[in-house]
Amino acid sequence: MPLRPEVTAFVALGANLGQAVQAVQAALAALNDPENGLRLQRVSSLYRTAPIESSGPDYINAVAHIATTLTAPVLLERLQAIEQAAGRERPYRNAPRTLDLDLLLYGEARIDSPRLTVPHPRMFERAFVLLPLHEIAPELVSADMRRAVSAQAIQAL
Ligand code: A4P
Ligand code: MG
Repeated sequence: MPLRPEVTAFVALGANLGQAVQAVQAALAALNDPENGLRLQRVSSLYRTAPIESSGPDYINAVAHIATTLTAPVLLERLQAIEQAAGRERPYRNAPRTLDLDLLLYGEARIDSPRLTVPHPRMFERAFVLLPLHEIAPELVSADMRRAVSAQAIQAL
């Protein structure tokens, strides 16, 4: 089978239950799996952030830049498998979680299917996504975008 070209993708990581820092670090390790089409290129700092439309303790958030030969739907499946391995349960939407992995951007793709929306529809409303993304890909986040989320509490670890 011919190899697919690599696509640049960005993944948001979040955790606010249990050992959140370790959960994020383990997920970052799982995102570097070159034999299975995932190469970790760059990782932001880890940030401590107040819950937005969610409850429980502060979150640990970060954003990773990956290069992948996986299609977007297969990449989503892989992200969900990594969440499951971290013990993710889904009692209700925006419930506190051991690990959440959201696909922010997949190349230039615009995807609107029942299971996958890319760019992630809420990424531009959230400091916990925009500030780590700005740290590793400043060209993607304008000063206006950062101003729009400047009231949200976020602090690099
Ligand atoms: N889905 C659609 N598009 C995508 C995408 N681009 N990436 C679907 C990932 N998944 C996508 O997700 C529900 C369904 O969304 C999936 O089955 C997938 O098919 P989920 O992870 O099961 O549920 P969720 O996490 O409750 O929803 P979602 O949409 O990830 O929530 P949000 O809006 O991302 O918010 N506050 C702080 N400080 N830090 C956080 O990390 N996270 C949330 C979650 C809320 N507040 C937070 C944080
Ligand atoms: Mg999610």
